[in-house]
Amino acid sequence: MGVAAKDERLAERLLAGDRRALARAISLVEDDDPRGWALVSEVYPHTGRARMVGLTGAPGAGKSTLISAITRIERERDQTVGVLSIDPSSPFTHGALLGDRIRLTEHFLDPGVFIRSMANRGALGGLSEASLQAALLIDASGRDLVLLETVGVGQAEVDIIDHADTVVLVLMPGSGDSIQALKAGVMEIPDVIVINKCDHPMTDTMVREVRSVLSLGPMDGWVPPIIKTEALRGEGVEELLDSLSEHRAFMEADGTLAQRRRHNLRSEILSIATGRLRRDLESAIASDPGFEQLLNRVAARELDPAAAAVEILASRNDA
Ligand SMILES: Nc1nc2c(ncn2[C@@H]2O[C@H](COP(=O)(O)OP(=O)(O)O)[C@@H](O)[C@H]2O)c(=O)[nH]1
Ligand SMILES: [Mg+2]
Repeated sequence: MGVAAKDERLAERLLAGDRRALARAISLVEDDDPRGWALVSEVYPHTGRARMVGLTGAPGAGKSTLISAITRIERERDQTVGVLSIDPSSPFTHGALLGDRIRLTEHFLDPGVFIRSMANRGALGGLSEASLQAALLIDASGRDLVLLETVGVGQAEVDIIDHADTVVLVLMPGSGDSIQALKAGVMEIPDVIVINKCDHPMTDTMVREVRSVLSLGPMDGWVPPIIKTEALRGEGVEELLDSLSEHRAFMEADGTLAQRRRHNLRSEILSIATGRLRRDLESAIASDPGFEQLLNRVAARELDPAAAAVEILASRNDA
């Protein structure tokens, strides 16, 4: 059987929800294999059906534990679930992040749950590009709910969180970093805010702080609810799921879901294009002796960096 025929069957199996086909497909995009990109093109018309929920927040806030608790409830409701965790900071073993393996063990054997972790493995396109493709593949495989986990704030040029319909910020009491990021406008206002580990004595202080930050934002439209959870024991997780449904219903009612998806796809196109331009430019520069001369002139203070950039772009346009 030729490679093409095999790939055709891979797409078929993936669309039918086969977990092994999905895992194989994600490995292809991770390895920047052209067959991976072809596969994404082929199954793309079947995407857009899953509920895409992104969870972001500092390492240790409890995102993975929450995902496990959410998955438990969704499975009881007969919903299939896909989980994509992106965490460049975590140790990576056998296709899962070390901590997540422990956090999510109860779901590994359930065919209704697909779990994949990605850390930066140095593929050409980088982690963010591969993870966006992976999210599409999981969506195409017919999961009802896709949970995207990322370590917060602006660490990648584009975050997988840009692919979510609903963004959940997970905070834990006593850690102010994410609140600072919200205040400073580094991070967009999320749709739902979770204060996890609400067994902690600083919880109510945290709730007050978050409220005061939110009160600075726009008051029309959707007001992000603040949900207290204790993910380890499943406390508050039903309430969290209710808010996710409410947010979805809100977006569907006023038409912003389609608008948001359009906006997300725009960032996705731009990010892939920008990444490729950058790589092209870097490889062109690496093999161009003229660039070293240009750099010499900048180092000798004869030419400023911006003028050098203009020269490089001009010479590329001539070529
Ligand atoms: N006390 C307490 N610990 C929690 C809670 N949720 C998660 N944890 C613990 O916090 C640690 C980090 O959780 P994890 O889900 O891996 O965080 P992530 O890095 O955001 O994915 C783990 O040791 C969890 O067991 C909670 O509600 N209460
Ligand atoms: Mg995690």
